[in-house]
Amino acid sequence: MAGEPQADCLFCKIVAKEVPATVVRETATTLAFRDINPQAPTHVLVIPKSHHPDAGSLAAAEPEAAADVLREAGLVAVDEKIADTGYRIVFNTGSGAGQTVFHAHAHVLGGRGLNWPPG
Ligand code: IU
Repeated sequence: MAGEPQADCLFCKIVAKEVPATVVRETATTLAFRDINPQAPTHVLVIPKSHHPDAGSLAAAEPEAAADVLREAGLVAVDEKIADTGYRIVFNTGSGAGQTVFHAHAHVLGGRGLNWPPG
């Protein structure tokens, strides 16, 4: 069923605390933790606790949880003191766009200059 934990999903295991992560924020519906392979001085992932394969399917199935993820991404930026200098929220969607973990997640990136267009 949509939203249910998936046994083979790394991020579901992080939500279940079966796999460790450096958690920086947690709410009833979301978890934010540091990316293990940071691409910027601040690189935090914000995920819904429910399982959806990507941001679009999350927003379609649980729009309130999608809004929670966005709100938490903004609060991560405030906590990390990158809100004033500028930061990026990225949802890689599909393997062609670089998605490697198929549990919806927002990358929050900042602390350095960010080029546009992205690679
Ligand atoms: P992507 O948008 O699906 O490519 O992002 C997945 C991210 O998950 C990527 O930046 C990885 O470094 C990160 N990650 C992690 O933080 N912890 C892990 O155990 C694994 C991947 I596997």
